[in-house]
Amino acid sequence: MDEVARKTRPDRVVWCDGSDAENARLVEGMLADGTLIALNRQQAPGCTLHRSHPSDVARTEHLTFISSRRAEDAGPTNNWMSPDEARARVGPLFEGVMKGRTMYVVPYVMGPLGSPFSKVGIEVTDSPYVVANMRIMTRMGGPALGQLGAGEDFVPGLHSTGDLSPDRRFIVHYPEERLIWSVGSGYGGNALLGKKCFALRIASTMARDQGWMAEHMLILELTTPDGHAHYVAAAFPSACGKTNLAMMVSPFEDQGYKVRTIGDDIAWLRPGGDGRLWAVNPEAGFFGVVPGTGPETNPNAMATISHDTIFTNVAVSPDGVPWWEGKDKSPPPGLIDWQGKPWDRTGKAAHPNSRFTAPARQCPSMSKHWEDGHGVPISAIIFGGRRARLAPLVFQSRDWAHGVFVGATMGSETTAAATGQVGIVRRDPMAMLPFCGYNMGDYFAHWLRMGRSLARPPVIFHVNWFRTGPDGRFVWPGFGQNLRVLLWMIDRVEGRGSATETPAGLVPTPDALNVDGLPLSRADVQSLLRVERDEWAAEVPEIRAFFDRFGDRLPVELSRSLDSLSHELATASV
Ligand code: GTP
Ligand code: SPV
Ligand code: MN
Repeated sequence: MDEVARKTRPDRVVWCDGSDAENARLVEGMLADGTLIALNRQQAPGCTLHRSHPSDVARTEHLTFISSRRAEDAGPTNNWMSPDEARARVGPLFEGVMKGRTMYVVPYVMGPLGSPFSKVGIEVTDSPYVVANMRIMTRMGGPALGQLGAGEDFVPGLHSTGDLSPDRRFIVHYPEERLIWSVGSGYGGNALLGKKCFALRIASTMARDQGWMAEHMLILELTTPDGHAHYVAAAFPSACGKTNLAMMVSPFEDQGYKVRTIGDDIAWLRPGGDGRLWAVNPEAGFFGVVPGTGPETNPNAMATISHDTIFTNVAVSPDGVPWWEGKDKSPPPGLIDWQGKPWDRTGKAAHPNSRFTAPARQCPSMSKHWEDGHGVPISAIIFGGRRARLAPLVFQSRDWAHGVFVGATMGSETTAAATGQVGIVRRDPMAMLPFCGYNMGDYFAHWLRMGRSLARPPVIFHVNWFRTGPDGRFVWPGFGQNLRVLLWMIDRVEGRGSATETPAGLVPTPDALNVDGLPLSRADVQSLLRVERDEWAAEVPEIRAFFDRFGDRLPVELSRSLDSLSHELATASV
């Protein structure tokens, strides 16, 4: 810390203990200087609003680097910068950067306290907003110092908002030293270093070395009427439905089908002594997408964020009630948009990537097992993305290796969670394209290796809630109704439920999926489950080009799976 302070030259250094009193002081200071805006005491008690710089509203993947000694260890899907270059180009940006500011030392634990799988990090930051967010998202302060005192290793992360200029913004990871540097952004995954930087990019390299997995996955608990609990993990790209699925309200709760939440964004998974894969949620809070969150779509999130929540880049009524597209039908009069200007109703009132930061314990659907130190045993893994066409509502992979192929070839339309064009289909293997800390070819090999080490591996599925009809609207109702798809999966896991072979995998027969009471015609259901041979054939050369980028780092199992898909499409009638 002395070394960092000598370099960054803050006016003061504060060691954070995570206490309520410390948080109250921080919030008071931020309210006084306008970093935070107080919200309505009756309708949003304990809530605040932060408006970030308009050029700092999402993760910036083009400014995110893996700084391994050799370029091939970062692989073709990551930006690489040599450690020497990073030290020369990024290091100077920290010189004197904290002059006139306070340097906060934030020790934190990722994972349930007392869990053998939890890990300690220390983020040094000059942003009190980051401190307040880290306090919600991690177990921060005292407990982390306790673990450090016991001699535990930690992942250091140095963060400064710098001058917020995208020209001087770098998020650099040193996987070999297990170190993070982030400068020039105060936003989300760029700045809350415990989340994507540590719990995914650095942790994925630890996991490769130590025989476990760090994944961009929600974890949910589904209990059936016989009282049996199944745990399901799902990897969807950013802003593709993890939080919503993790917090879904079961439409069949009264029949004994209950859904509870373990985590909404990140899972750390390990093989257990019983041959199953066990998962913990390393986070303590939710940094969730606000737009689209409403009483119909996600009542559990609405309850979670009804108090003691930090809102970033939402709109606000003149009396301090937060508002966003999808909250309710009628925006209140006199609305102020996310940039603090009177809303003229032409653009979005809330930024499409506006976020809430709220403690998990405020969520009514948390499972009583969400902080179990050994985690929960996973019976199904789901991959999925946003595809207007191509991918059917759901299909099952034939075995683990085929499931790895399904994950490795995932495509999804881009969203507002990262800067850049929205709605372009890109390959996003296992929803980890922006988050894998090493060569993705090696990552695929690690997945295959993990499967071989599990006597009872989870069954792997693929879903797509986002198929559109001729009118451009989503065909599937989504949200709570996604339970119907989960129930077919559980049937399959338990050896029931019928399915048809297709080149994609095993698709439910129309009668195997319960669609009773949904406003769907038989033709709708058929279109949701259809695997269109021409569309899949057109996908093959794209997948091949993507795979070719990995050269000899691509596991041979994956190229074989592609060859057999290609062969099947050329011969089978779909
Ligand atoms: P990150 O936090 O960026 O990793 O996102 P996420 O994967 O948790 O996505 P989230 O659940 O926040 O959903 C993103 C957007 O998709 C929101 O606007 C949701 O309303 C919408 N969405 C989520 N689930 C569904 C669904 O089942 N159907 C439809 N049509 N939209 C959905
Ligand atoms: C994501 O983009 O996947 C998020 C939000 O969960 S952020 O923390 O900004 O990465
Ligand atoms: Mn995410």
